Amino acid sequence: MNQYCRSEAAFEKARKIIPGGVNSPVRAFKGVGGIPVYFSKANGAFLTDIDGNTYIDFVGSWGPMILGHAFPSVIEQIVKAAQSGTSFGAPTEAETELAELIISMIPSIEMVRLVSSGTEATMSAIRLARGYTGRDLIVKFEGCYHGHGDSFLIAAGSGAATLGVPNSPGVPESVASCTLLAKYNDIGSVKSLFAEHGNKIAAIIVEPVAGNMGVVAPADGFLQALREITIDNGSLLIFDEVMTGFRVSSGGAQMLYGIEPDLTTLGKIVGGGMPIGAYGGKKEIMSMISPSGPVYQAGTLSGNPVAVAAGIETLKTIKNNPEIYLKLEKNADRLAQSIIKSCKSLGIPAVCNRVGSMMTLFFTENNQILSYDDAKQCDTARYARYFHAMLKEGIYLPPSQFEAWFISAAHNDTEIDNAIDKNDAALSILSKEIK
Ligand code: KE4
Repeated sequence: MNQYCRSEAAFEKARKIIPGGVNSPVRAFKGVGGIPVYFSKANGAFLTDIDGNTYIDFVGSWGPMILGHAFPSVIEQIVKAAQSGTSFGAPTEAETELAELIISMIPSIEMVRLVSSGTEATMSAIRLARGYTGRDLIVKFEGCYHGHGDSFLIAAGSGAATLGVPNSPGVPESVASCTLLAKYNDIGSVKSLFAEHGNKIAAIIVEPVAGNMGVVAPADGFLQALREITIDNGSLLIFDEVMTGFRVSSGGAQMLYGIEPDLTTLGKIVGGGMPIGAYGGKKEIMSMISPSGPVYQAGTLSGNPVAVAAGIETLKTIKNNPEIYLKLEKNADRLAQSIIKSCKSLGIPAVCNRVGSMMTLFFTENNQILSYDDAKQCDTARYARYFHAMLKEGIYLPPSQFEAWFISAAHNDTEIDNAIDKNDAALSILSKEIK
């Protein structure tokens, strides 16, 4: 019996009744081939699959698990909240407590609305920007992913890039035509769009650190230039911090780079692994949201008490233990440096982009990856072989070249040492292929 036989059987069963056998495309291993691994439990830095194999996890549920899996006090708060009922469909004080925490940690947010996913947050934020400005056009960047809202599935990143179908069927031309595409880290491409459409552009939405083309940091001055061009044209600047919020610093990318957007979208960490998204910004703009204003947005499970309990405990833990970011920085830096050193010593052309505890190893002849065009040239077949070599060594990486690795506060020296050793083993397999 091979070491994944129960996952193979589970996948065979699932794909008969769930599209592609998964509830989110990137999980299907299309980007790396093979059968997705089914997990039964997770704890700290570790995942255990249904065949009993244990892995050091660098996906972290795609970002939420910054404290590590099954963090004791988060679990405790989830259980406690659930014992008082799972959903009331009515306001609770805990929602106000989470809103206060978000506002205290994200510099630009004066008012915030909770929703149930990052996609809901970004869809709502652009509707609000359109309602507030009275304009229809949105600017997004090729390779950036903002969830699966119709307006965003135009040259999207993440799973859309992985699947090679960036423009999804089912998105009406009338909707797609309201989305303008610019190139990340190319301010000239933004200026050209504003020169032609400036007074019709409601907002720019941007990942302040791109994570869905693989990790690509903003070039010096890029975010500031976006801030200036939106102010000059009466458009809003939306920072999609679903991934970077509370990840790259306790105040997200906007605190790290010192830029104040008009609106911010959040997800992942804000829910501590439970389904929460959020969008917020200046009171003057957020007050346009129903029922205080005319821009409609609603959700049965928005502000769900069990999810909110997880979010509160996660953010409180982060806020009260700022040294977490020092540990994340030290471990992520050591891992990234060691991986690149090994690649160089084995003659494997690669680049590792890292911002805080999110990083991506790109297999590329380029000596830097600064844009989606750069990322698209990567050797995705070599990444796939590396992925499976690491998987066999007990290291679980994102099953796509166009995703971010995440290090958690539960990854200690031992786990980083282990990952470095296993990386050397995996790369030496690749280096034999090259000769
Ligand atoms: P969700 O709807 O998946 O909660 O959030 C959408 C979203 C919005 N904005 C950014 C910057 C994001 O990264 C995401 C979702 N990220 C992907 C991983 N790259 C989620 C994983 C998946 O699609 O299964």
